[in-house]
Amino acid sequence: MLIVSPKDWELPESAATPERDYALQSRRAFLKTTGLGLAGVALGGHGLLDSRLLAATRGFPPVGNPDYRDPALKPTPYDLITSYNNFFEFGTDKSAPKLNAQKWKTEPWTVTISGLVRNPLKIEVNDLIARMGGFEQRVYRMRCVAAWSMVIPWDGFPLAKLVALADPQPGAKFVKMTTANVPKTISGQWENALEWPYVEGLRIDEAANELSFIATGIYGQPIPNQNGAPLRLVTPWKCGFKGVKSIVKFEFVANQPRNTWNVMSAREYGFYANVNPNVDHPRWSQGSERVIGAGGALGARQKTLLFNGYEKQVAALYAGMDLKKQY
Ligand SMILES: Nc1nc2c(c(=O)[nH]1)N[C@H]1C(S)=C(S)[C@@H](COP(=O)(O)O)O[C@H]1N2
Ligand SMILES: [Mo]
Repeated sequence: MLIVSPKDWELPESAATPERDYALQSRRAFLKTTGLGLAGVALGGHGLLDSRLLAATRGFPPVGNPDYRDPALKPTPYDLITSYNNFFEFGTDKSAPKLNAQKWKTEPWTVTISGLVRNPLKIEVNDLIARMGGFEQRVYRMRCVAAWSMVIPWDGFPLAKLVALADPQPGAKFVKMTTANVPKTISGQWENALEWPYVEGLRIDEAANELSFIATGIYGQPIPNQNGAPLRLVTPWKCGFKGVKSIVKFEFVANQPRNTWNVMSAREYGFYANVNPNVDHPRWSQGSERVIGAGGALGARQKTLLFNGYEKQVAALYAGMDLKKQY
């Protein structure tokens, strides 16, 4: 079975009880923006979705797993997370996605699950979130291949749940994820920066790893367009470019799919893209990173950790592999 049930870092029920008025108020706003009102009613029987929504609207509740409670993990301010972006469909400057993606309509949004699965599906994103049991919040490190990093409190659901829903056939070995075709009027002069649509992929065992996450929110707010609305991949032990944004298709396939940055420059960007301070990028060191929002405009330098600090959770996935060759 591929199901990995999230345990330790599910929000404690107690996170939803204090400041009741504020919580109820922001929940109403949240239900309105996400269209989850009906789903909340449908799942109200066991109260799970309800309490997670309450908690998720209240900013930054405590995270149960000691791994995600590291006092050294200081969440990056919301404004930086949502204004310093890579989303090349909207321009190559860090500030461009926020400016250029505002008018893009990301609701309603249909997600397709297809390929070598027993349960192919075309589903509205809000129905999908409801099928996944609602939200949980996780604080993850995020590290771009270009040696900058942030700490981001994501809301969303484990990708393992989507894999379980799809019910892959034995021949399926990889999940390929595709970004929506961004309308040309929006992408404008940036059309040729990369090959579109942006695609990424994971081995199925990577996708089912407990850490792999589909984010639908940041700091308890619906994820903004520039960060990949309405749903994007988060694999915190890998470089940021694996985190494909605004996904319209999850396709289960037999062979390793193309991934956009690897297509751009195979010797610089691999398929695995695991964060690894011991394997430098051909043009720069991967031994350290700039922490965005810490210590001045460029960010304080800190050492980069193997698998971005998630060795315990993911090292077994790569046992016996030469990480210098399979970068
Ligand atoms: N569709 C799409 N997804 C993308 C990218 C992109 O250009 N297009 N950039 C990637 C890169 S290089 C990084 S570092 C992260 C940045 O995510 P953030 O802007 O939410 O921090 O998104 C990744 N996902
Ligand atoms: Mo990146």
